[in-house]
Amino acid sequence: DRLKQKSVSIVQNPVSSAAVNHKLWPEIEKVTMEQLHYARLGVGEDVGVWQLFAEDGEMRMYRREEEVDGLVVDPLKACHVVRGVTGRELCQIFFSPEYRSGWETTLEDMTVAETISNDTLIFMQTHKRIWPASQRDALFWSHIRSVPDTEDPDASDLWIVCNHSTELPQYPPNTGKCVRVYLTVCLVGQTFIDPPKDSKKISREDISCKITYCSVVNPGGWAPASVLRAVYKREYPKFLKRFTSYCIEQCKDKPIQF
Ligand code: 18C
Repeated sequence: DRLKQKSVSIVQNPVSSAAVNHKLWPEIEKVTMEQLHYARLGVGEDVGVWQLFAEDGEMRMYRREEEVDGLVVDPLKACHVVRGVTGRELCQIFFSPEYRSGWETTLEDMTVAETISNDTLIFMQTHKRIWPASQRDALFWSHIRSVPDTEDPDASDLWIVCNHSTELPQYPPNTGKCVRVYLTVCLVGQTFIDPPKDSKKISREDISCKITYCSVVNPGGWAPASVLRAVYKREYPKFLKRFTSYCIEQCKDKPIQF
């Protein structure tokens, strides 16, 4: 009977996160799966039209000009291929607080506001101020998980980190000098081994990771559209280049984590 129960729960609930009993769980599950779906759509298959605004080696960054209540909220989608690291390693570095200040160039301060479980945290961050706008802060849950690739069951699992704004009574918005931004961000990574090899013989030279990064940030309050779009154009490529080179550097002398 115990065996039967176990297999039933595996079939019905493949997610093993310890966060499943948290009140935010239904939202975390829904937003993460939506973001995964959205990230996996090619820029050609997606609704709306993406415009390429930055290119560097294999990195491509696309945006769509969008406004909500007069505020620029341009969605961004970026694709890149990173050699020598796995999707799991990239996602772990993107998720874990201990690495954040090593790659996040817009950061002024970061605190873990709540530990929901080892794969789900709530972060409170303040970001650098851009003149003439007010300084911004962000409060968001962050969730990391691996998902089997349903489109190609022989391929390696996908790894995803999803960040999405939330609320906490201890951190009310817009009370101090900061304006709260609202964000939905995801990073998806998939590892490829080329040429295919016995897992014990794989070296970092044989691996590459295809990544997709999607972001929508609502600035939360007035910010001049021209300044904002200029910041966007400068900061997103800077972030992705810095983040990926940081990951390569962090992983190079460590055993590969698949
Ligand atoms: O995804 C990224 N980082 C994650 C971990 O930190 C997480 C955080 C996202 C933060 C979103 C942006 C917060 C506001 C930033 C203010 C601008 C600071 C620029 C400082 C320059 C010196 O998901 C990587 C995030 C990469 C961010 C690139 C910049 C995005 C700009 C978006 C504009 C938002 C409003 C700006 C306010 C007014 C500007 C005139």
